[in-house]
Amino acid sequence: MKPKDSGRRSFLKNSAALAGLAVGAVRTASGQSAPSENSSERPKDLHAYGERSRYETSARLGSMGLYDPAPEGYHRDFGYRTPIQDSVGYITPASVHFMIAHGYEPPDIDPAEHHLLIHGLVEKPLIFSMSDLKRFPSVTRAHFVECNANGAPAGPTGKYRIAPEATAQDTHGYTSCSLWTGVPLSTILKHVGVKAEAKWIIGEGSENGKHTKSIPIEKAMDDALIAYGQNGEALRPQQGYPIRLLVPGWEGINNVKWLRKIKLVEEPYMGMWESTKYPSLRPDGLSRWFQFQMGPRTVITRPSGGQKLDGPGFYEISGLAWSGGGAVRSIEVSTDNGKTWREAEIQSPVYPKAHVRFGFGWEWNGEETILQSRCTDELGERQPSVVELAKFWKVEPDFFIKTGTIPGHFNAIQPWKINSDGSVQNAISF
Ligand SMILES: Nc1nc2c(c(=O)[nH]1)N[C@H]1C(S)=C(S)[C@@H](COP(=O)(O)O)O[C@H]1N2
Ligand SMILES: [Mo]
Repeated sequence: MKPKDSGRRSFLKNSAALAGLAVGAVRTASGQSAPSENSSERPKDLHAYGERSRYETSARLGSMGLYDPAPEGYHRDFGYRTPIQDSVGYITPASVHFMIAHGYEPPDIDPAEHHLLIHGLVEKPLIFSMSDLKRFPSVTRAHFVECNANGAPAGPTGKYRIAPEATAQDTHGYTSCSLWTGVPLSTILKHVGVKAEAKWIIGEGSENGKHTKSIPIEKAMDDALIAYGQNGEALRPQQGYPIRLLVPGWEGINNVKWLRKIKLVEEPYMGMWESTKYPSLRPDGLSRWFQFQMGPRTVITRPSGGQKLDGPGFYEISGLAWSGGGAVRSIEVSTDNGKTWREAEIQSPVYPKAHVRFGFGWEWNGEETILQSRCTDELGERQPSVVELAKFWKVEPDFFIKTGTIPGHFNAIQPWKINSDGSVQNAISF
């Protein structure tokens, strides 16, 4: 058979398939062969809802375990980390957005049955269905979510924080960035009428553990969202389907998923998580409760721990920067272990409280060195080194590792060591 013929044949075959698809689509649109509405089956047509190439294998790592059982030296416990080392651009695919759910599988919620109750210190308590919520004007905004455990040298995962083999997924996998669509929480709160005595809102999730979080009313009225969309489609079950709170720039714990109730109150509740695992222990033995805003932070995603350079020559150093304090203003990279710093190039839109992609051209001479990055946000706050952070908290740097705790958030600079064979290792020390 002549190559020309086979080409023509496959063209004909493809156009037949396309024609079939078009007919199918028309029939679905007119409702004649639409799948049953409460069917939980996946679409049979491979192209009806896309999957990535089978050559792409990047995935979350982790487990739903709650510290137990915990093998010696383990590090991938309790929650799923995003494969940040494989990221491109500034948006995290919803399929690999990191996931924290305190020991519970995401509940299987039928949006037609789901409701949001707003009550407490309001003029008129109301129950909203999903379609009620979608009648309000929506907004779409890029925002990161970051767990305050992200790369912290604390808890059982902290032991792994200094391991040379730790990857960026291990050290920074508890942050992701999406385009969130939803209704500003302020719109809904104005609709129900906030009483003057209301100072806090208490958000509650639908899973068996009923994750509960206290949030000051000022933030609720500022830029918080009731989000139902993520990157152009419905939230994923892992991210809180069908609705979640999105509290930009603040600790991940505030972003209550599978949201079912908001109560307006005078005083914060001492919810289980906000009063036990999430406060930070100070050197004087007291705990710091209710920390909110995440500090400026960066991570070089390429080259990063566990990757390998193919010999000397040109590389682009690529990474992500973000700050809970607003927009990232500048990003610097050092290729000589912090002796000198130079401005990196910003390679994506700069939205407040969102990831920003940066790049930095680098000629590697084949010698051992250490790469670092840091950023400064619109408040003028600059990401600290471990030593600077320790000074800020008035402790010795080894306090973090010795006590397995930090007096506040951990947003220190991440150094990656390039060995002369091109291998890359975690080089943080305390
Ligand atoms: N209902 C509910 N919401 C929750 C949690 C939870 O366990 N249950 N975990 C919180 C914590 S601690 C974090 S860091 C973020 C993580 O959001 P993500 O899983 O979408 O990345 O969700 C928050 N919202
Ligand atoms: Mo978290």
